[in-house]
Parts: sequence; structure tokens; C-alpha cells
Amino acid sequence: MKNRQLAIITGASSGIGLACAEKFAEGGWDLILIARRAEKLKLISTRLEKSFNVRVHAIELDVTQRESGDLLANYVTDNGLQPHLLLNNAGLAVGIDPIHEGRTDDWGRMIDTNVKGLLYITRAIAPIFVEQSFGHIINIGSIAGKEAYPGGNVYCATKFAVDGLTRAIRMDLVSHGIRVTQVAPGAVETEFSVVRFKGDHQRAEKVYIGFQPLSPQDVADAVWYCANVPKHVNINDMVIMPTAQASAGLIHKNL
Ligand code: NDP
Ligand code: 8X3
Repeated sequence: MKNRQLAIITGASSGIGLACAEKFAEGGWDLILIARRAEKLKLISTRLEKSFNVRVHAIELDVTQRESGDLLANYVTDNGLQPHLLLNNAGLAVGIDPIHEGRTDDWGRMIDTNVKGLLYITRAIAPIFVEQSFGHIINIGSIAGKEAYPGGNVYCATKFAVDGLTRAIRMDLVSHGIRVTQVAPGAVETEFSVVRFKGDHQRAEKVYIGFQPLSPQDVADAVWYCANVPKHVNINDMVIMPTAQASAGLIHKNL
């Protein structure tokens, strides 16, 4: 039997990561799912294994912890797994304060998760891809990594970092036949705004009123496309927006 393809997805317990897990499982891929909420991850894994007859490994990891990369790499090698895809999706915004009122703890969480977390996981898996001479890294960036917007300051900086890292990592790995892609969405309705507004659901819901945001499934479709083009094709960068959103800071709302 031909080996099934295997995707590692960080931030798979909700939103875009969860939708990608569902999409790839439906497409017959085995999965390694990563997030901090172990119970949620376990339920998702069991459901996907039953529904799609694929193998799903659930690993509780906090990507902000430097050792998370080693734990993941050891899990992969100890189990003789050969990953085809790393989807660096785990990420968050915390707060939307102007710079002079910003909280350094919020800044730290964003930098540690969106930049350092992506680096730790990539540093762990890229050598495995190099050894295999195949692999694909897809980073979830954002329109906030293409354009700044008021109050976006540090979140934007982290996503600009993802944009820059995606380009640089592609150069570092091109001679090994490894593909490197960024998918950069505009507004997607997920737990993102609840996290950004620190559990204030009412404030979070207002973000998506008056227009149709992207669904996590819309983004999963884009990621699926990038992962399944022929092997000689690399999608470098895909910006995907709601039709009602013309730029990071301009959403046309019917209110
Ligand atoms: P969600 O809040 O719904 O999902 C975020 C995921 O990241 C969760 O599974 C969460 O799991 C995981 N995560 C967060 N911190 C960590 C951590 N330290 N270690 C491991 N996992 C972590 O938001 P989205 O699905 O919207 O966000 C996914 C990505 O998409 C992010 O990188 C975000 O910046 C990006 N994005 C989102 C947009 C939007 O409008 N929603 C637009 C553009 C980009 P857990 O809490 O269980 O650890
Ligand atoms: C999330 C989209 O515009 O809220 O990356 O920053 S935005």
C-alpha cells in the first residue's frame, strides 16, 4: 500500500488549523496535530480518525517553549514518521492598543508565539525535510503582514516577520527541493478576536458584523490547493481576502 501523506499542523484545536485538519483528513492525509488544549485536540483526533479512516497523532505542545521543537522532532523520528507538510498556523493577536498604551506582556505573547514558536517548530522539522529531500512548509501569515493598521503595531510586526521569514526560508531550502509557501488571509471568523479581546465575546462578535468574513474553511481550501499543486510548482504567497475587505484597515460594512 502506498504510504499516505502526513501533515503536521500547529494550532489545530480551533479556527484555521482545525479546518485544515478536517480538509486534509478528508483528503486522506495522516496528521500530527499540535495545540495546548489537549482535551480538545484528543476529541478532534478521535473524530477525524473515525470519520476519515486516517491516523491522527495529537500532541499537546506550547510552541512558545523552546523544547517544543525537540519534543516534536523526537516524536516524528521515534515513530518512524515521514512528514510531507508542516503548516505553521499557531498564532494570536493580544490587544489592539496604540503603541504608547501597549502592554509589554501582550507584545511578548505575540512575539513568542507568532515568531519564535514558528522558528522553533521549523528548526525542528526542516532538518527532517532536508534529510528526506522532500517536504513543504506553509506559513499562515496575514494581511497584517503586508499592511499596518492602527493598533496593529506588534501583531503586524510579527506577521511582517512571518512574511520575511517565509522568503528567507525558501532561499535556504531551495537546493533541497523543499517548497515554502505563505498563505496570508484577511478577516477570518474564528476564536482570533475572542483571544485578541481577552475573552470579551461581545466585542469580538462586533468585528464580523455587517459583512461576510472568510470562514476557516475558505482558508483551508487555499492551503489545500497550495499543498496539492504538482511537485514542480510552488505557490510562494497567497493573499486571500473577504470580498468586502479591500485592505487591512478597510472593510465595507452594511450597518
Ligand atoms: P484561533 O484562535 O481560532 O486559533 C489559534 C490556534 O493557535 C489554536 O488552535 C490555539 O490552540 C493555537 N495556539 C495559540 N497559541 C499556541 C501556542 N503557544 N502553542 C500551540 N498552539 C497555540 O485563531 P485563527 O484560526 O484565526 O488563527 C490561526 C492563524 O491564522 C494565526 O497565526 C493567526 O495570526 C492567523 N490569521 C488569522 C486571521 C483571522 O482573521 N482570524 C487572519 C489572518 C491570519 P490552543 O489555544 O489550544 O493552544
Ligand atoms: C488577522 C487579520 O486584520 O485582524 O491577521 O489583523 S487582522
